[in-house]
Amino acid sequence: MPDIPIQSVSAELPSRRRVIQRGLLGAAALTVGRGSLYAVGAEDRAGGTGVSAGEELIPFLDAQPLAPGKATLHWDTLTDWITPMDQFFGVQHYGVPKDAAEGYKLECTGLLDKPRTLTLDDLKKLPKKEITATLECSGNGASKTFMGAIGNAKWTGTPLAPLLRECGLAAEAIEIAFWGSDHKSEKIRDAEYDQNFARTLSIADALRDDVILAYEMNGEPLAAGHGAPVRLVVPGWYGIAWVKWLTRMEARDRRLMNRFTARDYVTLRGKELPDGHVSWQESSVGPMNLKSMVAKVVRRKDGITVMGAAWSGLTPLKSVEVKIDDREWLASKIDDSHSEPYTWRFWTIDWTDPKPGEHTLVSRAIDAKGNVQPAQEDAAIKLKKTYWEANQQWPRRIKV
Ligand SMILES: Nc1nc2c(c(=O)[nH]1)N[C@H]1C(S)=C(S)[C@@H](COP(=O)(O)O)O[C@H]1N2
Ligand SMILES: [Mo]
Repeated sequence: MPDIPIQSVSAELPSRRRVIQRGLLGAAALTVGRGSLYAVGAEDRAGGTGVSAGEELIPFLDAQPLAPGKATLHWDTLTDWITPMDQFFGVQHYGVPKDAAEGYKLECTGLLDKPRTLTLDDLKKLPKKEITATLECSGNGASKTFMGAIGNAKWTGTPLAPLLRECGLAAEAIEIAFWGSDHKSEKIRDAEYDQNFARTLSIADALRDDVILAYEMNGEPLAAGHGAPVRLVVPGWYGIAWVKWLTRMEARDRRLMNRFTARDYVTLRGKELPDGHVSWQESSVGPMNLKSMVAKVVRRKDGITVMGAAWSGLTPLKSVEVKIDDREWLASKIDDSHSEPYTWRFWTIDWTDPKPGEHTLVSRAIDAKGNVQPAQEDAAIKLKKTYWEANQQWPRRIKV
């Protein structure tokens, strides 16, 4: 995997990056990971130990090192469908802006018949909408040590579409640019220019019913790090689209080509054409790919249960299968106590005849259109040449 983009994500993850730069990915990191995973458990984490009385967590041989003091999902004790806040990752490229909530205003501008500026109170007076949606960074899973950048939360705000319509979108508008108040100087060709973070959605994507301007996360006002006072929530899309510290929405008649829409967060893939040629194509990171992970393995009185999560962007998830060593794929049982469209689903399989020794466990998600989460050696992954949007199957090793 190329290693450049870890750096762009790692505004969040300095200690993780240091680990990578020092090349400590072998035995040392493993020991650290396992020690901290199971020792801190109950006392230190809202997520708890991940097991009930009478059960035992079977540690992974490839346990993930956790960056101390950094919020990241603890897969190996995964219990909560709504991610505990202290495990909810954060990514910001230009840092967390100071006082973003002070005198807050959201400007609706560009190709609109009736441009408007709204305060937070104005937004709160508009119709309220709540949606639970899973937020995944498109860098999640792109390197062997970066897989905790996903979380599930309930978001509350006002739907974007009615507000845009009320502002009178001009017929020639093709996209909306969403600007954050965070900014930094970026080198563009030969010179430096001050740039605010910005991302765009086509008009059709922006007018989806479930896109909201959110001011609450899990019933609390948004935290500064998660975009207070207002962020965009784009269920089914990778995190880069969920613009934090949103201060300006601009209807445009031409494509915005900035760092986050055109230069970075771009995926290069080869597409095999019928005549055998491979067409190499770059596209901007968009909806989330079909994906699943084995999260934890628990020993019970009567056998072993393997538990994990799966998610699928805009297409509903249909099933999750699990493979133990070289056996056939087994259908898992998907937990149906939570089944909202843009959220991850938890799944389990019971493993009744585990033989003592080392084993490899891997899961694959299948969506309603019949797409199957690809294996590392499949063309879909082999022909993906860049870091973002990694959704390859992720084998995990255990010893029972
Ligand atoms: N304004 C702004 N919004 C942003 C970003 C940013 O750097 N600035 N990072 C994006 C990325 S890459 C991700 S993965 C999500 C992370 O959201 P979180 O920090 O609330 O988890 O925010 C997105 N929104
Ligand atoms: Mo991200």
